[in-house]
Amino acid sequence: MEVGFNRLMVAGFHKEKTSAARSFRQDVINGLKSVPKRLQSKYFYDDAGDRLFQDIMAMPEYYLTDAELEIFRDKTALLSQGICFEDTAFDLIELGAGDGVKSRHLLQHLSDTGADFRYMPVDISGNILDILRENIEEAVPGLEMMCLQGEYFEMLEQACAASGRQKVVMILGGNIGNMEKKDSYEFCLKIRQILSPGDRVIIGFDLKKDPFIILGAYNDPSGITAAFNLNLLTRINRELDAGIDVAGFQHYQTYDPLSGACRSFLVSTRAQDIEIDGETISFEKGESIYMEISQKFSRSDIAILALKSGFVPVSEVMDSEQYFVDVIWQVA
Ligand code: AVI
Repeated sequence: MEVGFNRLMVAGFHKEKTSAARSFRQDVINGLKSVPKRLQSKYFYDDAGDRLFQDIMAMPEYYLTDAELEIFRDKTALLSQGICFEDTAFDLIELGAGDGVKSRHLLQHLSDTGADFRYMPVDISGNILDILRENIEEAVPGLEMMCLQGEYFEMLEQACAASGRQKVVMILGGNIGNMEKKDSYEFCLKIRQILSPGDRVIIGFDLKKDPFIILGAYNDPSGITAAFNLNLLTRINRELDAGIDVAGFQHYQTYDPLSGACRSFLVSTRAQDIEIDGETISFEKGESIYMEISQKFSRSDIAILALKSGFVPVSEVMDSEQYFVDVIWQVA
């Protein structure tokens, strides 16, 4: 690993830690004072949230992980063909890398076939990056790797500044679905603007399908998804010295097959006031906090998104059930 890469990682880590605490407070208070009330799902991922998300991925109802894992495990050569620049060296930057369980298969394949590449995983969670580093070092010994903790775009810009090579940006897991539709377009556009012509992206999209299957993945009877949502209230209590009665809220999930929007809410089970860092926020009985969108896409939604944001589709790989697709696009 290059020395400059290590320095960049340490600088990014400390800066992120202090500004992250300020942004968290601001976003929570602004979100709960807005109409309708909302919280941002990017804040789900503290230590307990990371663990609960691991539990979600292991649930039988949560098909997304297995579907994309099948693509990365069984169709690795197809993915690799779509991203290799003949003999040119490249950097593989993964936004929201998580524990690396899926990407490991691609990294192994690229390494086994002699591709000249480095791996730069980006994640908001330092805990998960520690797990990822261990997983990848074990699976692909000797791989040049630079872990970046922080917000996607800040880290992507840092990664690109440190790169000087052709780039492939991966966004897996259906993470793009955690943005409102207009934001996912702006997200793709921004990535295209940071990248250079010829660079590529691999993006995982959860496809529209039987609404019962989709709703079931977010409305599990074991209550893990509910605990995942409620954990953000616990985090607010701990980090912002708030006094929210977590038991006074209940998880509620919806899926609209027309728009493809799968949304989660926390509903106040009674009229109540909550105190957060000197601010009082009042809830009526039955009032909800909008927590997360998990947008589902048709194949034409995806094609339009590529076109509108300035990418040319190169290839796509689906799982055997056709639940999930990883697309490869090139900067036009
Ligand atoms: C991380 N993301 C893609 C998950 C999803 O499916 O939207 C987060 C999640 N929320 C509830 N279950 C899983």
